Amino acid sequence: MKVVVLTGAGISAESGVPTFRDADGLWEGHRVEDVATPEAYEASPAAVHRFYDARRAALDAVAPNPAHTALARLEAALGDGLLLVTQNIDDLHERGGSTRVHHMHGELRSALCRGCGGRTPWTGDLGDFPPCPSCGVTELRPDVVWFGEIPYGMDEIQDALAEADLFVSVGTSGAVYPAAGFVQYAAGYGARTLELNLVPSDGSHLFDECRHGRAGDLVPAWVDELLASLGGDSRP
Ligand code: BV8
Repeated sequence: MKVVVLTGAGISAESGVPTFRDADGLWEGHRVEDVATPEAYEASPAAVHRFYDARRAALDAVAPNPAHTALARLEAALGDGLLLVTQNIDDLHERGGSTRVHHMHGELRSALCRGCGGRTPWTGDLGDFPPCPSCGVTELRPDVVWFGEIPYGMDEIQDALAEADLFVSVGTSGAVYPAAGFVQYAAGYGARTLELNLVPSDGSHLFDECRHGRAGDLVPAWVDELLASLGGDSRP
């Protein structure tokens, strides 16, 4: 059984991580283009660092929820039959027990050097422009994919979508591409598609099945159901 799961901000909402578009969402008070574009960084690195340093520091106060831990159980059962792709830059999937998480939009707890291109695990602030541990230049930026930039690992993701028996989208509004196009891509190669989201997303009409509710309820129930249907032979 080959499964691709795509997650968005909605899976971390019950952990206390603000989503983007919901009321009091991340974009409240911040115009996307003012904080999540290369142009914004050129214009004011300090302002952009303030935005991401605050989100990085806030990770200390949140913890994974049952939706994260259920996907870790699924990984344990399916092995590399599962590709877990997330748009989220938090580390709650890993702290929930998932060991192979594809952060297509980057990670808060990582720094990217504009000098040498190196990516370094990073937990503190970047707003004080510390030197890059590898090349020493003070050109470290948040290791996140900004609008207009190419997401990480698109080839591996597209290969997995083309081979998937099942594509499942969890907690995403389907407003940002190329992630919002995965359902059609996978369906085009014959995958069955399922949406698990609080409310219908912009792409609900594209899915074979939609279940609406909280990820903390829907995801554990779906994982139990899938593993029960696979009986013992869950590994590919
Ligand atoms: C690119 C990192 C070329 C930074 C992010 C085609 C058409 C139109 C536009 C484009 C297009 N192709 C490209 C574009 C431009 C752009 C784009 O999509 N613009 C949009 C605004 C129209 N895309 C890009 O620029 C991308 N780059 O295209 O490069 C390319 C492409 C392919 C191959 C080669 C080259 C780069 C986009 C990445 C930008 N970086 N994040 C940061 O985080 O600060 S995007 C960021 O916003 C997130 O990562 C995520 O992707 C998106 C937010 O969406 P969600 O995660 O879904 O969050 P949201 O709040 O919207 O929704 C939450 C959902 O959860 C809601 O539905 C809610 O109801 C639900 N929910 C809430 N609580 C719960 C819940 N569900 C369940 N349980 C709950 N408890």
